[in-house]
Amino acid sequence: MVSIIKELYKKILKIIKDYDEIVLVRHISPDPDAIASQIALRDSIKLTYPEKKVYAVGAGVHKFKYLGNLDKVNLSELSNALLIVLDVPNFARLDGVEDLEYQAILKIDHHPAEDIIGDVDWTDDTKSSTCEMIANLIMDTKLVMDQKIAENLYIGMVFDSDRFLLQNTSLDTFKTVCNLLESSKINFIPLYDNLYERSIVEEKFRAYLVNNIEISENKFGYIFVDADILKKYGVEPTIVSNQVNNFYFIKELICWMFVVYDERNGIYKANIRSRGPVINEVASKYNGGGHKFASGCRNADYKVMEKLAKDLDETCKDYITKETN
Ligand SMILES: [Mn+2]
Repeated sequence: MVSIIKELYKKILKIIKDYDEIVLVRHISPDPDAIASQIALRDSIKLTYPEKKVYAVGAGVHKFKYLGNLDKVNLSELSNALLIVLDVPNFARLDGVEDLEYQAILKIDHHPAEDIIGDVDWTDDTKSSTCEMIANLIMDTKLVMDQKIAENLYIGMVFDSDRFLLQNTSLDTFKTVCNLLESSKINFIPLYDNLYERSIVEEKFRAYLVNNIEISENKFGYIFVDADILKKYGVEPTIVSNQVNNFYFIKELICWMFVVYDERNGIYKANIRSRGPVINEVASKYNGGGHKFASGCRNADYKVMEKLAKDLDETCKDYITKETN
C-alpha cells in the first residue's frame, strides 16, 4: 500500500530540492508556533542543503528572540524563489513578502484552508500545531535535525496546544513529542522559562480582565479594552491576545471574546475562544476566521464587534439548548 503521507513527504522534499532560493513566510502578529516552525524549517533546510539561499522573513518580535534570528533580505533581488508558507491559510495575513516574485508555493499549515493553495500543499486542520507537522516531516525524511531545531519545534507544539490541553491534541501529537524527545535528547524543562515567564504588570492586567469580564446567561464572556485602560496598566494591545487562553476551564464560560482597540493602527481586534460552540463560522461572517474553537476578527468599526458578540451569544444559547435536549 502506498502511504499518502510518504508520497506527500516525497513531493515536499522534491520541491525544496528544486529551488536554490527559498523564502519562508508566516502570519502577521506571529505566535511561537508561527516563528518556531519558520526558523526550524529554515535551519533544517540550510543544514541539509548548505548551498541553498534560505531566508525566514517577517517582522521580528522581541519577546520571541530566543527562538532565533529572522533574515533581513531584499526580496526584490530574488527571481527564482520557492515560497514556503507556514501556519497561515490566506494571502492577506502573510508577513513581509509583498516584494517577492516567487515561482511556486509549498504550504504547510493546520488552519482550515482559505485562499492559499500550494503547488505542493499539506493542509491538515486536525493537527495541533504547524510545528507538529514540521517535526514529523524532519524526523521522517532526510532533512537534518539538531538540538536547536528540536527545541524550537517542542516550544511551538507546547504553545499552540496550550500544554496539550486544547482540541486537536491527539495520540499523534504525543507520539511526535515522544519521538522528538527520544531522538534529540533535548532538556525541555528549562524551555518553559522563555515561554511562561511574565511580569507582575501582566498579572495585574489579567486581574483587571477577571474583574471586568461580563458573562451572559448563555455562558458567553465579553470584555472591551480601550486605549485608556491599556495606558493605565502600561501594557500593549497584544497583551489582550496573550491573555485569552488563560480563561479556559472557567465553569461559567463556554465562549469568550476579548476586544482591544489598537490606537496605532486604528483598528479593533477581537480574540475569541470556545469550549463547545464552533466559532470560526460565526467569525467569518464578519471577515474574521481561524480555528473551530480559536478565532479572531479585525475591524475599524466597533459596531461590527458588537454585532459579532451578539451573534456569538446567540450561538452559545443554541449550543446550550441542543446540549440540554
Ligand atoms: Mn499554529
